Amino acid sequence: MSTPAEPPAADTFRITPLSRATTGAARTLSAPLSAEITAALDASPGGEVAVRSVDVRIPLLEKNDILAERNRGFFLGRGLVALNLVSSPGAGKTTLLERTLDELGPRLRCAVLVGDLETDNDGRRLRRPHASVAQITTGTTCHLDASMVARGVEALDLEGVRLLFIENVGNLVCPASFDLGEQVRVVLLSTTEGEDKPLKYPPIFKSAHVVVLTKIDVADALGFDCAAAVANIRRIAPQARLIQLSARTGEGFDEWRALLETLAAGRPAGATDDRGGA
Ligand SMILES: Nc1nc2c(ncn2[C@@H]2O[C@H](COP(=O)(O)OP(=O)(O)OP(=O)(O)O)[C@@H](O)[C@H]2O)c(=O)[nH]1
Ligand SMILES: [Mg+2]
Repeated sequence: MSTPAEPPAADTFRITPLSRATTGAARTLSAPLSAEITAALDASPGGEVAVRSVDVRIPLLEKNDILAERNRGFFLGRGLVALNLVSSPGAGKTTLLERTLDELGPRLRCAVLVGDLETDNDGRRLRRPHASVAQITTGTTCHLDASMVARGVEALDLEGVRLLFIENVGNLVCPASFDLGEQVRVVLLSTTEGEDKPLKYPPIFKSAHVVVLTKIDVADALGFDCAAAVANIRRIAPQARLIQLSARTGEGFDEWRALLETLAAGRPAGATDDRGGA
């Protein structure tokens, strides 16, 4: 006999009323405060305290940017092009890379750094005789940063490598803020996610050199409106080269492969540096 499900604990979820502002430079707590809490917060008596927000992101990002520049110099010095692949979880980054490694083959040497919170599943999927692959597990961190990439690169054999693919942790938000030192940022949008994602998550799309609209083989079955998705991408990321493909059937793959071959040959095509910024 099945037991009834436990009701969720009251503190496992939070409801944020949409009609009230949820951000701002300073908030006030209006609940009555005990004397101890008031003292601990260094607050004025009277039951109301101004909460000071200290933005720790700026020094953190400055440090990351310095390391990212160091990575970029390292990549340039080795004559390789680093591509940072970003998308929601499951959009198809690893599948795209599997096909890419198979099609480029030993002809064009590639290396891959792949980031996930846990498991080396993707690293194992990408293992090929002709490609050096290393998996970064980030624990609880929802994005790769420049220091992780610098350490990950030490585990790779970069001899003769022209293209370094960095598969970021599946996340459309945090990776936008962390430059890894890549020369090319590739943002994937899959047909299973809906046409509106560029509108809802603009920073990552604004920072893209290339947007890959993937899983187009299932667009019709899903009722996915490709024209609307393309219009949204063009609106948010007019600077980006747009490629539509299916990593499963290979449709549209020629354009992706040609772009990579051009990048590897040192003739940037479609990848410009006038990004809107994250
Ligand atoms: N139909 C179809 N399925 C795809 C395509 N690309 C990937 N998939 C499927 O989508 C699922 C997720 O693909 P992954 O390549 O693992 O996605 P990912 O972005 O690497 O996922 P995370 O690393 O977990 O963020 C798998 O079941 C793939 O087979 C495609 O072009 N067409
Ligand atoms: Mg993956």
